[in-house]
Amino acid sequence: MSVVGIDVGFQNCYIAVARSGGIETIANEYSDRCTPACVSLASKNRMIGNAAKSQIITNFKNTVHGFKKFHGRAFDDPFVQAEKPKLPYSLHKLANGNAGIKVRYLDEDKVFTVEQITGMLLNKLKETSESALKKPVVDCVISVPSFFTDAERRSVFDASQIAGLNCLRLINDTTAVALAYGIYKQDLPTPEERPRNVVFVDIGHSSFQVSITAFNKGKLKVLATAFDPYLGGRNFDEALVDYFCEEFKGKYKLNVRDNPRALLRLHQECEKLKKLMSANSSDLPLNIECFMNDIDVSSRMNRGHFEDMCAQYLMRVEMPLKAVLEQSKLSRDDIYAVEIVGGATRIPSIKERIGKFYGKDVSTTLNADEAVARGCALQCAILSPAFKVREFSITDVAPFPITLRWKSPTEDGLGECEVFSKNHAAPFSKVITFHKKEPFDLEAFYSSPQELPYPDHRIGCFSVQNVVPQPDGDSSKVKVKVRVNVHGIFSVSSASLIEKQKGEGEDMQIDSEPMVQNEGRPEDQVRQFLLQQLLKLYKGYTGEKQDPAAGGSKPKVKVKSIDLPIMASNIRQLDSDVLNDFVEYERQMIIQDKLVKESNDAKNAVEEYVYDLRDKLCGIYEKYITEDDSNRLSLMLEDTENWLYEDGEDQPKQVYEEKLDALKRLGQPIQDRHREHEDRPRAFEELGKKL
Ligand code: ATP
Ligand code: K
Ligand code: MG
Repeated sequence: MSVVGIDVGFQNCYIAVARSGGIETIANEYSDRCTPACVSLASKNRMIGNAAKSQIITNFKNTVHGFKKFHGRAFDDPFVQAEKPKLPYSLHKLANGNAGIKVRYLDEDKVFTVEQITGMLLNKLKETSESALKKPVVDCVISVPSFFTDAERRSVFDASQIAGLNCLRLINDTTAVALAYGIYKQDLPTPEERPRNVVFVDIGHSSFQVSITAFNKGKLKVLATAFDPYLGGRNFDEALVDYFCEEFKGKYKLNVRDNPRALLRLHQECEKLKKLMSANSSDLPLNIECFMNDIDVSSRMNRGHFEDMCAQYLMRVEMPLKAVLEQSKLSRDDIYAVEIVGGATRIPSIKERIGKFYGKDVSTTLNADEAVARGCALQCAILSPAFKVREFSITDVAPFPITLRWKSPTEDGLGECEVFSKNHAAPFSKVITFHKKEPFDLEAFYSSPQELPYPDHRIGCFSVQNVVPQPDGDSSKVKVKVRVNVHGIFSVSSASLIEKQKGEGEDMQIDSEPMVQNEGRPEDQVRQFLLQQLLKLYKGYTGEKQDPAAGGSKPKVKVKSIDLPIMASNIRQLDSDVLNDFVEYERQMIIQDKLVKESNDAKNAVEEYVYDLRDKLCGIYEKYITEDDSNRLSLMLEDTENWLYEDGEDQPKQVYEEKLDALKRLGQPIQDRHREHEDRPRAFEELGKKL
């Protein structure tokens, strides 16, 4: 079983794995621990990560980046529509209304879903972790922004399945960071003591998240989260881009916005400049050679001017910080530390504002880039039976309240009830009791659309089927279990019809039970279930009063319960047959990439051999071949070289292997003669020693 944590960022992805020595962030084949969230489609193959990033400018129409926030979004979604004109690649409306990504791949127009694109990226990250761990990787934990709604989470989860991963948990970024912070802390307060409250701020390329988490020995509990889903490092890049576009229009008469390549280059340069300004407050140059129409451009910028330009964004830093504090009902004095992660927290004025708001210096104890991935790997280690790690319990929150509305075809009794309040503990499940004579529908939705960073507040519809009246014609008691699961996804997970019991009045009641956290481990669920049964028995014996909301403690009567099927509709996730097609297609693309890579490697081997042999023919091999033979061979090498640039440019692996063999048949004897001659004196020497 693999223990892998994956931080899929808007811009940067990181992987951490558990090895015998502990949790380690690992590097990819470019010795880079950061893998860009970038996928480039080409006429023969795909490039993913660093290789794709180098295609951003050369193959801009088919190089996809900045797609993380298209998960679960419709093409007509206002956010998608606002992003569309800024993208170098095209979006396309899919049959189901979602935003698809249109590219040329294998010389055909092709539309990929965002699940497929993220699936490609995840597959790359999977391969990277496989080569580090030297074994297949399946189980993993993946991070998502804490503000992701059901549709977005389900979409990321689908992507993990396309990549052949078994995602044990989609964990919120700031919760992963909290785990990475807390699990090794030796000095946390005991469970009886007042908890240690820590603020975690993660500002990445696209968004801003903050949480307040309470720590005691062996556990963390998220108290509240807040966010600005649209504030991140990229806003600051864009401010610089806007500024220089304007300046170059006047200064060089260039319309940068009309030239996608130039615009992309300017973006890259502005990001570099932004990072430089974090370390340097003096005037800094911006120079781009051959920028557009053969014109070199240059300008200057300094931190003070940059901050003025970004005032509108800097102003927004305080809002989530304030919101999270208010929700947690803590005062500034209750905060033990403010830990910051994410690339954009390196901007000095952002860092300053965070510290100033909480009235203390911010801490940078955690690795700003790797903390999320490390937290994911730690969560995976906790969930994995194969890995021993300190016991640590994690309680997260459901950031948006969820309401259930029920209706049945003929019965009245239309009603609704908020089943999860804002910042309700999660994962969590509840049992709701209905009295019904016929099947009914439960519609789930987020109850406060105004605070939802997603345009549609509907979650889905769950039809409870096969409900019938009792033999005497009375309503049946139907118990429905609703939950926010370990991924932060809502569902009506089961329903059962209970044989009639006398003396019950209300139409609906809610039983609460904290859900098992470790959904990945069925044995834990069994243990938890047995514990709960024992507890109920115990309460029955002692006559202890149960929470009035928890169903009352009437004398137990033996009841029969019949499981009822639930039909979910309007759930925003891929249909299983579509998902299977995507899994299969991803597999084919992997094979195609492998073929191209093998053929490239074989081609490179021919090229290398040609250059090497040619060098040596005029050098160390000169004495071991006749002039005639040498001329003939040189000619053949030249032919091969030309062939490589023409007909031999793109051939299957086998053709290159045959070419190489043909060359080696001529080259090898020369090499042998040379080696023999070199070895001869040594052999004599050794013979001499022996004699
Ligand atoms: P998200 O969390 O929004 O999905 P991400 O995880 O990919 O995005 P990070 O890797 O945390 O984002 O941060 C990337 C951002 O941080 C980029 O905008 C980058 O330019 C910015 N950044 C990195 N280093 C610095 C620096 N020294 N100064 C200013 N900004 C920086
Ligand atoms: K990241
Ligand atoms: Mg991030």
